[in-house]
Order: sequence, then C-alpha cells, then structure tokens
Amino acid sequence: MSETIDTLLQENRKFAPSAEFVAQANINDATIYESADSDWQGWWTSWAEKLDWFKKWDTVLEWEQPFAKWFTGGKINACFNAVDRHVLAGRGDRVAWIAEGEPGDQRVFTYADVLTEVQKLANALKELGIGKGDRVCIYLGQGPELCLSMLACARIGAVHSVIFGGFSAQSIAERVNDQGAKLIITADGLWRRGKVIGLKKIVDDALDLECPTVEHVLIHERVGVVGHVTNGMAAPDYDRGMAIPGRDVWWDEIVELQSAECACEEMDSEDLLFILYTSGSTGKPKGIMHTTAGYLTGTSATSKLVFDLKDSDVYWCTADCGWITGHSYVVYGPMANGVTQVLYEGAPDTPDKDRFWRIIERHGVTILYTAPTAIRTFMKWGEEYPRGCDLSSLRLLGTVGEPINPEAWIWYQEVIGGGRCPIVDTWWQTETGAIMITPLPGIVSTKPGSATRTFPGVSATIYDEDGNDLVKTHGIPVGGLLVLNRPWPSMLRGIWGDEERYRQTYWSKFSDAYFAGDGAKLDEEGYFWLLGRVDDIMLVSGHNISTMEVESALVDHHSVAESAVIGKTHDVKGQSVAAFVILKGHVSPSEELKQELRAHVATKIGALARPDDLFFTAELPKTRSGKIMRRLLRDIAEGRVMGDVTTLADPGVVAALKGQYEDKEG
Ligand code: 6R9
Repeated sequence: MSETIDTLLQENRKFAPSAEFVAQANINDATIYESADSDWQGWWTSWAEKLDWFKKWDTVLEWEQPFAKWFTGGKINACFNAVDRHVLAGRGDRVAWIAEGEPGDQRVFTYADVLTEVQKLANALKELGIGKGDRVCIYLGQGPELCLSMLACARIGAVHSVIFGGFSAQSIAERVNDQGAKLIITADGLWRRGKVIGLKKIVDDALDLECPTVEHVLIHERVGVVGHVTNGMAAPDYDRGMAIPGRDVWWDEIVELQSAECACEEMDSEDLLFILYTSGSTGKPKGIMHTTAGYLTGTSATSKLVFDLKDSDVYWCTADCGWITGHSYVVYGPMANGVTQVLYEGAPDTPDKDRFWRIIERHGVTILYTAPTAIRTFMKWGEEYPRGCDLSSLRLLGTVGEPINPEAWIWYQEVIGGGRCPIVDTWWQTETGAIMITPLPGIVSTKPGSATRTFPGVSATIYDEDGNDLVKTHGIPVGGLLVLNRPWPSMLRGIWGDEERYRQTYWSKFSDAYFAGDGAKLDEEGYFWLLGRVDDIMLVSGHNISTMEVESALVDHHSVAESAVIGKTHDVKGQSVAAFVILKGHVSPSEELKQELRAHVATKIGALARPDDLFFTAELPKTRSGKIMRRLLRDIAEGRVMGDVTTLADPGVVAALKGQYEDKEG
C-alpha cells in the first residue's frame, strides 16, 4: 500500500435526525462523547452496573496487551441477564419472541415462556453429561430453538459454538474437532426457499468423518412436526427411525420430561461464553473467543443506545445466529434489554419477494437491522414489493456487514424508511463483539455510506503501514488503516487453542493497537468511511483505490443492481481494475452498456479507476452472511486454483462464473 488511501468518491449529502426523533431518543446529549472519552473505564462501568450480578467485580480492567480482563472478581450469568431478571422484575408477560417459520407457522414466547423452556433444556443438557466449560456445537435454523440452545448453554456454563445451518459436513467436522465438542444440537431440517435442508443428515456425514469427542446429538423435530400439519410442504427426509440409539436423542423425548427449574451457574466475569468461527481469507477458520461480563456490557449498552430501544418497540434483526450479529443483536444485547423481537427462519423471497415487508406489516416492526447485500437485492427486485405493504410502523433502520453504497443507503431511507427513519450504519466485527463505529441516532447527522463516529468510550484512528497515527502526523481528511487504540469490554479474548495466531493476526502489525484489517478514511468532519478489507484494496499505477468506491460508482448507474470489483495483476500498472456486474432485472447486457459503465466509473471517480475488464454475471460468490468473497474472484480472474470455498452460501456460483470468465477470455 502507498502512504495514504486516496479519497476518490465524493458524497456530500447529510441528514440530521428529525426534532421528533431527537426529543424521544434514549440519548440526545452530545456531551456524552467527551465525558465517555475522558473516563472510558467509568463509562463502561456505568453500563456494567445496569446488569445483574451475583457478586460485583473487584477490578474494572486488567490490560496486558493483547490480553484484557474486564470486571475481574465479579460473578454473573448471561442467561440470567437475558431472561430471568425480566421475569423476576414482574415483566414475565412481555413477549420476547414472535417467531415465524418459512412455511408461515408462528409461535409466540413471553419472557416467562423462555425461562421455562430454557430451564428444561438446560436440565436436558446436564442429563446428557454437559457441564461448565464443555463445548456444545449448535447447528440449527434461525428460530426459538437456536436461541434457547445458546441461552441454555450459558445458563449452565457450557460454551456454545453456533455453526451456520447449511454449512458442509466438512466445515462442521473441522469446527467440532478444533474445540473438542461433546454435544451437537441440531434438527431434522430447516426450510430455505420452500426446500428442506436436512441438517441431521449433514451432521451424520460430519460424524462419519470422525469426530471422536462427540458423545451425543440432540435433535429437534422441526420439519417433521410442521411438515405433517402444513399442507403441501416438503416431506421430512429424516425420521425417528434413522436416529442412532445411544448417541442420538430427540428433543421432545428428553427436554419435555425435565423439571422447569435449573439454577444459573455463577460464572466468573472472564469465563468463556462462546466460540464463534470466522473464516479468514487464508488458512483454517479461527475460533474467536468471547467471555461473559465484558461481552454483555458491550452488547447491552450498544443495543440500548444505537437502536434506541424502548419497551414499545418491536425489533427485528434479520441476521442468523450463525453469524456474530445474531449473537450480539438477536440474543444477548436485545434480550438483556428485555426487547420484543421477531425471529424469522427463512428466505426473503418465499413465498414471494415481499416476505420481509409482510413481516414488518404483520407484526408492526419498529426497528429493522439488516445487511447491505439484502438491501441491494431488494433494490434489484423493485420498489413495488415494499410499496405494496404498510411500513409506517418503522422508526429506525440499521445496516451491518459491509460498507453500504450511498445509492443503496438512499433507497433504504426513502423506500423502506419513508424518509422519516434515521439509519444507523454500524461497523464492527466478530472480533469486536459489539458495535464500534456508528451514529447515535438522536445525536449524529448521517451521511450515506459513512458509519460516522466511534461509539462513546471507543477509540479508533488511522495508521499508515509503519504504525504512524496519520490523524496526528497528517491531520484530517486522511485515509489508511483502521485501528482501535484502546481496549473495550466486548473485545475478543483470543483464538481457541492458538494464542500465537491471535497475537500474529491482530497485534503484530502495530505495537500499540488492534489492527482490524479494514481500510478507512476520516473526512474533514471526523466521520469514518469504511473502505473494505485491506487485502481487497487495489494498487493501480501507484494509487490505492478501494474496491468499495468503484463498486459504489457502478451501483450508482441506473442499470446496475450489484457489483464486485477486484485488482488483477497487470504488467504495467501493478494492478488493473476488473468488475463483475449484476444488472437490474429489466436490463440486457450489451457491449455498449459495458462501455457506458466503464465511462460512468471514470466520470464518478476518475480515469484511473476505469475497469479494464467488465463482466456481466447473474450471481456473485458470497458468504452466508452476504459478504462478497473477492478473493475467489481474484482467483478466477488470475486463472488460479480456487481457494477455500467451504463458507460460501452457494458453492455452485464460483464454478459457473469461472466457466463464463474463461469462455470470454478465450
Ligand atoms: C458484524 C460483522 C467484519 C467485517 C469488517 C468489515 C465488514 C461490517 C460494516 C463493515 C463497512 C460496516 N463490515 N460492518 N464494513 N461498514 N457497517 O460483519 O462481523 O462477519 O466478522 O465481519 O465486515 O470489513 O471487518 P464479521
């Protein structure tokens, strides 16, 4: 990378929250930023004090870089804070979950119901030999049983590790073996686009690959039960007779028999709460570790302030619990705040492309938190779907997962938010546990495509390759490498079983800060603009160009629904820009359009960024959480053998693209 990252795409629109929103916001006093900054340990302590403790901590922070211990000496339980305390406070009748299955089945759980179910499940886990510190893998579709499984583990001090429903047998075996899990919780299947994904069969295939530590598999009958009662649904491809006696146990045959009383384990603040695997761009997945008290502090504080949570809200985070977003902003953060939320099992286009908007209309959703990839897909499908539904209950919108292109941001604000809802663009990572850069919706004016400011108490800056703080040496505006230069309570505590890799990955590039792996720029007002993974940033004729900015310029064209841009090795320029473009539904590809799009990028950004190669495609390779896997596109463009594809949502996509690309090249 060269010294700094050039700022190319100009975006000058700015939106202040309405006076009405400000007046009712949980926080609307901007001095919070300075006060939290000047006493950041005191700020986080004030949030820890809002949790329920069996025993208060002795020390707020012990920091020996790269190892942080927060609230040491304290005793606490995450499940107690998410569930019990609301019931004990007389709020057991509040609805916790409104769960919709893809076939249309609905179940409602109050906090009291959740407490009953979680205690029964916790007792069942104990009967299956699970105790404090044991690892439990969870391989389920999004829904009540997935959340209950996480909470039941937390209740008894077991460590949960959720694996995205639909990952391959190979991926399961790798994760199960890395952590030596004793139990897998799964289901006969889940629905995705009207089809059944046979989860238990995939688990069986994983176990056939050798998972010596697994003693039991607990199976929830999801497809069987709903399939029998729902007319025309796919028949289950797994039934009771296929279970292996002694190893496999059906949920209703063990959980239903348990007592509904199971005390919470009193955990140390720093006891492990969960392991969640993230796939790096190279090497085997990393088991990111999060502990109990700091993680709860960070997720509950950010939930309350970023989403402006109120008792009157119906909150919906569309993320699956197989992703960190489901851990922090479905289960722990929102539930610690006692929210009422929607859980949805399936795809956004089943039975039709208005499913999300129907859910919002049906349940009166007030807060929607989703991903840019979903927003771009909805744009591609067309406005008629949201326009046909009543979305007037919405009051706040959020996004996470990728930089959001300004055009998608504006569409989200106008078409979904009706122009009245603030948008919180939240930057964070599996590793950070909680939101780090975000607007506070009652305070910060937003700019389309910018995640704006650090959350109070969080400190971030921009370094160059040599570890100089460019904000100090160069001033703003400036672009470079995003670092977090102060510990925070929900930070990862390491990588399971690999301390050296933890040091290497996050703490070796710079001696005094956490390197997030992302590029960012800070504008003249001190707003952060995230530019994507540093590995994805291109170096064209000596200039750093962010793939995200070229993609945003392409999406800005009225014919383009989505695009992915990569740097391809070039003899003269170092790298040249190659673009993969998905057109909107009604547009046909042509040579003229190709030239027009190349010219459009040159006009929006500059001739330097004009793509040398531009390919039309119907799909892009994405992870299950919707991130474009540019590394695979680079492999295709440079004719390499494809790297790890196990975390792709649809592995068929790369093969098709490769074929298409090679045809065009040849
Ligand atoms: C929560 C989550 C982390 C990476 C992160 C960055 C990208 C996430 C973003 C964003 C720009 C945002 N990312 N949110 N980039 N703006 N609002 O996504 O965790 O799956 O670990 O991914 O996602 O590149 O470094 P995870």
